[in-house]
Amino acid sequence: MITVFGEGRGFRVIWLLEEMGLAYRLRPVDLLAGVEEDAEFLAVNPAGFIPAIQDGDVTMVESIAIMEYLMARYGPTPLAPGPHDPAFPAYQQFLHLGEAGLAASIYFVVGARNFAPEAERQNWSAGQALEVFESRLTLVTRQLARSPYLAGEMFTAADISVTYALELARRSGGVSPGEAERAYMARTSGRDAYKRAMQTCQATTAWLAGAPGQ
Ligand SMILES: N[C@@H](CCC(=O)N[C@@H](CS)C(=O)NCC(=O)O)C(=O)O
Repeated sequence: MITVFGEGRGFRVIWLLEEMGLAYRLRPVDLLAGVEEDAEFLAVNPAGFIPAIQDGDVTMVESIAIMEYLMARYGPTPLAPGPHDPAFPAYQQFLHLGEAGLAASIYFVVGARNFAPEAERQNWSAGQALEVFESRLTLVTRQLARSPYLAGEMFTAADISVTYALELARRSGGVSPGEAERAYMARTSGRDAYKRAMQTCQATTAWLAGAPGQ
């Protein structure tokens, strides 16, 4: 049984597990309450961030690396086109752009906007992070003008990666996605596996619904 520690970007992992039909359990981690007292979680990830997974003897962090591990270990799966598939380069690029370009930058905008002291909400670094997010987003927009999904005609794990980043930006980053991105998010979040993942991830469901403190 695979254990996923924490929602946040752990939603990507749970969505992938649902797409692949693998058994798992979610072990909640409450970042807002603080993890200092959560000895079980800190034993898994002493750095204290989520998500982490345990799968038998395997312990891992980093949501994109975890998805790659799960698809390699329990695949093959059409969620991960192979290296000789024409979809592979775009798949690889957007799988990583979803975190390294999009979520990682908007995360600090979200922090500044929602948690920083009033005087620091518009600080220079938050502005730079927003500019980075917006510039990387142009690559998503261009790709969506060419194909319904980021790797082409088929839904892949790259769409899980990027959809999470777009939801973070829309819900908590003050970003208004354009028409193409909104239609894309409706397409990806319309999937049954996404809906099942959302039923598991109660904190994510509440956050998307706009509950205070999420
Ligand atoms: N690149 C990492 C980012 C992990 C991350 O920053 N997670 C956030 C929540 S989604 C977190 O735990 N923040 C608290 C912290 O970094 O201490 C991933 O994709 O898993």
